Amino acid sequence: MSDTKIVHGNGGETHQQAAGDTPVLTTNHGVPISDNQNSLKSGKRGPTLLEDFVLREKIFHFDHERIPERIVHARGSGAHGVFEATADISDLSRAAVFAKGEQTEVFVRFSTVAGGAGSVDTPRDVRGFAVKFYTKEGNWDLVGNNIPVFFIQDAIKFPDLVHAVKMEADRAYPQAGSAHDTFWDWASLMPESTHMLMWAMSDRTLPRSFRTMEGFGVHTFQLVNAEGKSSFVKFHWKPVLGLQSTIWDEALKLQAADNDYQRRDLWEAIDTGSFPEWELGIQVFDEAFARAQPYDVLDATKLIPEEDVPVRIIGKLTLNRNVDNFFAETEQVAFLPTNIVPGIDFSNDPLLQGRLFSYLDTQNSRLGTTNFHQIPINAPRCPFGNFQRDGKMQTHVPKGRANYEPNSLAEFGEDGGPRESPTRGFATTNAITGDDEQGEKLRIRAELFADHYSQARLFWKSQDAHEQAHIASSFVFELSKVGLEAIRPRMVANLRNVDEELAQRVADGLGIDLPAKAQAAREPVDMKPSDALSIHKNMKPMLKGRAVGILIADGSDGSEIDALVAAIEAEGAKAVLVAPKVGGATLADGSKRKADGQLAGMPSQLFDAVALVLSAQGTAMLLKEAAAVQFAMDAFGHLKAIGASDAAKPLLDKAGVEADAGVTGLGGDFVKAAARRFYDREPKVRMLA
Ligand code: HDE
Repeated sequence: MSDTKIVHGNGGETHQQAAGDTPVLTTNHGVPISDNQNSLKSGKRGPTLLEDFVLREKIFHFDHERIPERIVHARGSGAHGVFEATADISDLSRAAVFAKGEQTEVFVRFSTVAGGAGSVDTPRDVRGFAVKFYTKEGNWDLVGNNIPVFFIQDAIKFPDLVHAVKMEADRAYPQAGSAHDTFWDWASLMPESTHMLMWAMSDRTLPRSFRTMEGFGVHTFQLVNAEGKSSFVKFHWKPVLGLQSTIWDEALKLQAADNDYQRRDLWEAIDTGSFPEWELGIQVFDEAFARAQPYDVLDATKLIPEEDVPVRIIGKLTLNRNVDNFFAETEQVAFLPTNIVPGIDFSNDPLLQGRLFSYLDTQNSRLGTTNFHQIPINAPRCPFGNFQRDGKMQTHVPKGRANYEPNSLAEFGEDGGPRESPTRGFATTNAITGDDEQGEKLRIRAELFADHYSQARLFWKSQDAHEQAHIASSFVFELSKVGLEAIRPRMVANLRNVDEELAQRVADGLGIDLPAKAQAAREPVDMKPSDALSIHKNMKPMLKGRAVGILIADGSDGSEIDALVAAIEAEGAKAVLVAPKVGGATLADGSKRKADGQLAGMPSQLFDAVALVLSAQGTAMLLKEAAAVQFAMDAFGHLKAIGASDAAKPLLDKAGVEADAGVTGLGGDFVKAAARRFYDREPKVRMLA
């Protein structure tokens, strides 16, 4: 063996070396590196030398590659895009971002809440929907969720909520899920969380994709026009693809099939030019309306039914560019509810008020410097400047002596720096909803905050029968996972205030007696059901943006496959060929067709609908392959359309697939069926509470 340096053991050094236009590898201080394979040693078998600054710098930097993950919303996926204002609302707001026709660059980060950064994408959990608008007048961050209400009314309870829902303090499990003792112990003792629990137990927490979920600003905010007149506002994001959620069994199986299901979906949609889109809507109301409602508009556990205040569409968000680097952008992006611009303002919602402190504080601890606003993903796109100076990781190099104000340096020919602008600048608006928004200092909540159940009942009554069954079953599932049994009746006792039938169904599902009703802090009132609160009433039966899995095997008919793929793609959907071998299948005419994935790694839960394009030969082979039987069985169980060639019938039979409107041949009726789910099938495949 030679003593000379070995490059990756093959002696072929050329692919490691800079040649032509390839840039030269350097240290962080720009010194060209001659050898990135071998550390500096004393003798060929001797100790490594401290002198090796190349090695030390490389390992030192590596050791510090991680930063603290977010305490909540650690698992996230981001993308760039554009927001276009489509309506003239100058009578309501002077914000530059809302000027009709204005296009504003945005960065959006979607997230789960409870799990760590490396947790799965599909637990039952709320999704974060945070949007940073790089407006002409500074950054506006609308840091919302995919549910319009929240668990708590006052920021002082947030650490308790988060501690209770995250993995338990001693055993460090479960990861990313609420089905455990500490969460339900806390929740059953916090009746104000009931409305949010109803949403959390619905399929809202199982979105099929970020692209098919709504977003909400949650709190009441204010819009302020050029005359300083303010109106109250709630923000809504409506997905252009309509709402679509998975069902629980499917979500569980998705965790096994693809940890990154939603991150991948977002990336691939953007990558293939199928850009995710949402409309921005506003609900605008005034003080008189606010005072007349049976709920408090400053209470984040309450929503305003869209039937009472319709959502007016004022803009469109399009995500059109994936990040170049996950860490630099998605991880380092820092959202701040305090990022507000002239024309928009806060309200006195006590949850929002607490958030105004928390986010700035957490970014400093997470990103390690008060200069986190200089990181490219966080920096405003408009000019910005003030007299704040220095600090860790300062990247600006301000010139001159003006680092204080007032100064008169300009009078001496020096640069005096920027000045405040009473006309352009942000001015706090004093609009309030009632006299009780000022006065003596109290640790107290307003009266109507004590109504914990009216809107939970409203939500329940607004769901269709399938959705109600999913909610009742989710309560049963989650409470079944609780080890401290007394928590179960305590929670059901609260649910009796929401709806007696719901409580009875959950009690039956748990196999316990109906407990005495919990004492309500304030008697709930009946509100008119709202269709806007149902997923099923807001789905759009269309294939666009969806994925269809096509199972093929040796002997499949090539022209049948081609026709199906063409029909699916014509609808703007993705056709994915699945075969027992990734190299593909030998078709009836002897040609070879490559697959997009291997059957064992591509179960049907990854798709919105499936087709089995099989010959008698292929079917006979797949009858002995559990993954193929499971493919059809799960598609049926997950209420999806199944299109099949006649020869595939024995496989459908073995999978227990029964005839219904969702089980079709391979023609146009399949493409039509694939655009929806068949919830009526569910009682045939599972017992729900
Ligand atoms: Fe957050 N929240 N939150 N939150 N939140 C954070 O900020 C907090 C609340 C939301 O993709 C943290 O940068 C408090 C409501 C999203 O980077 C932290 C309270 C809503 C994201 C924090 C709330 C949200 C966060 C953790 C109660 C929906 C992810 C890391 C007063 C309207 C943003 C970070 C991203 C993140 C605090 C309640 C949405 C600790 C104290 C209500 C989407 O600052």
